[in-house]
Amino acid sequence: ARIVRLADYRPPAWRIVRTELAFDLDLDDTVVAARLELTPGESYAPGAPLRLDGEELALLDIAVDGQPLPPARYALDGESLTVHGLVGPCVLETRARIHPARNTRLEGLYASRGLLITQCEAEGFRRITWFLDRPDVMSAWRVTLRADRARFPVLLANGNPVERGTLDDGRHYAVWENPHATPCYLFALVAGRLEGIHRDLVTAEGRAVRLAVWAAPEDIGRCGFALDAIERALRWDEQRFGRTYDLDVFNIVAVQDFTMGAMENKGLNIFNARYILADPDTATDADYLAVESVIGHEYFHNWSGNRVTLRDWFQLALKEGLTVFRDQEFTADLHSRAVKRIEDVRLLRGRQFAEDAGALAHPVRPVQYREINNFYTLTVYEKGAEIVRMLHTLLGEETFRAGMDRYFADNDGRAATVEDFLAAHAAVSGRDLAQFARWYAQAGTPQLRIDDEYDAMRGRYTLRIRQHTPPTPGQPDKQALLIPLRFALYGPDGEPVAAAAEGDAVVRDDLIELTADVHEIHFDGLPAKPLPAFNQGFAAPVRLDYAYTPAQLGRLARIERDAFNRWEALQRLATGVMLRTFADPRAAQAALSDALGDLLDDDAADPAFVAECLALPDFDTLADQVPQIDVDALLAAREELLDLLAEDHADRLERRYHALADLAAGGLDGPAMAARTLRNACLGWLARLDPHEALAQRQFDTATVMTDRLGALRCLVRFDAPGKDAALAAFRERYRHDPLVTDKWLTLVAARPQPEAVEDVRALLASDWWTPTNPNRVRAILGSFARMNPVAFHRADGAGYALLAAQLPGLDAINPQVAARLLGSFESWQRLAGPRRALAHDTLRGLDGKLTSRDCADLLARLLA
Ligand code: HT7
Ligand code: ZN
Repeated sequence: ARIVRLADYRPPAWRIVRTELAFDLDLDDTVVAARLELTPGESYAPGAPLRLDGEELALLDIAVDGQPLPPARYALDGESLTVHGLVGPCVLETRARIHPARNTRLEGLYASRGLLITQCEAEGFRRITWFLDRPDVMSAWRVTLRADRARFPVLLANGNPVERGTLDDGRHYAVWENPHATPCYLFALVAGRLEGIHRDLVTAEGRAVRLAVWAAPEDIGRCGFALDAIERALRWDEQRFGRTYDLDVFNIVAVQDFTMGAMENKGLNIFNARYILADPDTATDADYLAVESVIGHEYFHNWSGNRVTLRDWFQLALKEGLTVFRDQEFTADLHSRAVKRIEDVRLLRGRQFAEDAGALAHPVRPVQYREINNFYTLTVYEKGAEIVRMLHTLLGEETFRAGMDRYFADNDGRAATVEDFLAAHAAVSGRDLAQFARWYAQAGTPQLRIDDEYDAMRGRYTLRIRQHTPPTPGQPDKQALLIPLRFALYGPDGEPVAAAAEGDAVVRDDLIELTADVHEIHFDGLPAKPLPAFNQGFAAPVRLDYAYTPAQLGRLARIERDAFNRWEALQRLATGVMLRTFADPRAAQAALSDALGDLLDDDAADPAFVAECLALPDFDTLADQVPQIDVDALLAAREELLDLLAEDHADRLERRYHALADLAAGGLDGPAMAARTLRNACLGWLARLDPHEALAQRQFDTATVMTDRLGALRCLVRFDAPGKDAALAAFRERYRHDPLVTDKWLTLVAARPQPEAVEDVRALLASDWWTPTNPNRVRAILGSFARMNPVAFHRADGAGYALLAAQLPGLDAINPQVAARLLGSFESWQRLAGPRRALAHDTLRGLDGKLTSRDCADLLARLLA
């Protein structure tokens, strides 16, 4: 099997400075004419053959400089077209036939509900025509689309529309020009029966731009929020990063069959419909926020990814980590910064830390791959964003912004590397970022162990901080990282104490820069031992081990100035109680219960923040804290604690639930959303206490928005309420014609935390609801089962593992990327305790030889290595 290595990177031998494509579009048979203007590249050697990538293409014609090419001058195989005897600049023309309707991989040109759609990142363009399918080959583009006017009234491609007209036989055409140097992974076209809504605005630079959202006619009424969100994203990028839009139109399209969330094609973003369509009857508040965030993410790529693109796929985090950081900041600036940070850290710790600790661990910038699709991971995206956040922390907002300006200016129109990014920040800050760069190279989550000591005689407080990064596959030994550790010391009065720090680390205000394996830092002149708070805002993506007592955590939950850390104190307290790590478990539980009680009584606190505090660590987060995952013990400990706390606070929960009703009845404004979040959190707790199921039933029956309807239904299903089946059926019938809402129903069924969910999922797989060609449907049933239902997936008899494994060969043949993501659910199998480890291992071994795609074969080999 091929292995692509970072160390083997060579600049291209040829460049394609201009590309003209003409498509005769049809669902079954599409003909693609390509005209490539080639010039010698940096590693051009006269006489050397030109090798273009191309897969599943039938060659119709080939010509060079207008002359048909004789067969002796070229060779075709399943992966490439090699042309011999080219000298200097020339024009290569090809015509190919492809079959979109047969394309279930959803890479290249494919059909979805009568639409023709493309998805080219990472290596899908080679399934459209022969090309140098690598991100450092950038071209200007002119694209002509021809199709039947009735079946494909809308014809969209990258860039600006320049011409359109009618043809014979009921056909029409449209021509699009993209003048920006753009790699082929950002190529896109969409053709079909779509409706659009648009808004005209003028950018900060004075350019008139038309923003438009396109969707199937039955969905267009749910696109207004998305259109507003594009405008918010555009304005935010102008203000926060000084980035303006650079074309006359910005189109986004909603499609139902899409492998990932969305794609940032130049001027023509294509979205999974779930990240565009939203109205109160079908979308939860969380869905609305996800729509805004994904729209922001794809829009921000126009600079971080498109204007400045990647030299090679190893640099993926250069665009993805940076763009996730940018979208996180967008949401934080528009909504609650603390709540956003909490949600992001929840994802990071629950999922990315597990990836970093499992069989699939890899650096944010990997050094080799067999299949690049397998590196669109939480590590590249989320840890990649954390690295950018640390840089922001180290440099401060102003210098970071100057570094970003420098990066964009120096690399505009170029294919850049992580080194280019760091060089821009090093240049403006005057800092040497060589050690910081290790974050990109070293896999695994660093562990900080902090001990302290107080010398009352001298009034000296000492911190000893050790860092250690555990071994990961292929990286047994780790080097010390530059870690920015935010901290505060609190005095007996609950106020931060200002004491000068001395020691062997750089300490600037509230920031310690850790660079060595061990540091010792002193603070003098303290009349009493302070209460330390570490890693405020989760400034560094590390595990932190400091022996807090329950009382200290309870106190931090009240006095810490940093909201994230107040939440974090409660998470630590709850984790310690569940994992029984405190010497006095009863005192710990009491401390947790008291702190939660105070929060519930605090009507002045942001209800969304209170709701986050009520959401105690989930199974994934707990599993991440232990060397061996004892599934039953973790699940039982969690349930036991939640039941006890619900009893402690039944009255408070009920009071808040009712008191928030009026506010929660509002629209999409922040306070109303926050009120609904807390109300539904309260309902989740109350539903544990038998008589309160009636409350969930009443909320379900009277709900006017999806947030409340789904929140109530979740409680009924979760606690097996008597009305569960009727409510599920009513929900299913009400939305049976809406695929996205049907997915919500299926998710509830597949994630029901009962061992019998295995049988329920099996029944779904045998029903008409199962559409294995639709990635959303596969995720709703199997993804929810494997990732959100530890009770059933890890069922003691191995039936959960077997159920998933049985589906993988078939799914792999349909859509390898979707199958590979499901296979990734086994990433932590080596840490499973008891017989589950062997059961999971046997299940994986049983798949050997049955998964034929490069995506799944690569992942399986890494899981079993
Ligand atoms: N840059 C995109 C990542 C992507 C993708 C999207 C849709 C289908 C297949 C895909 N492969 C890679 C999306 C993003 O991160 O913005
Ligand atoms: Zn992205």
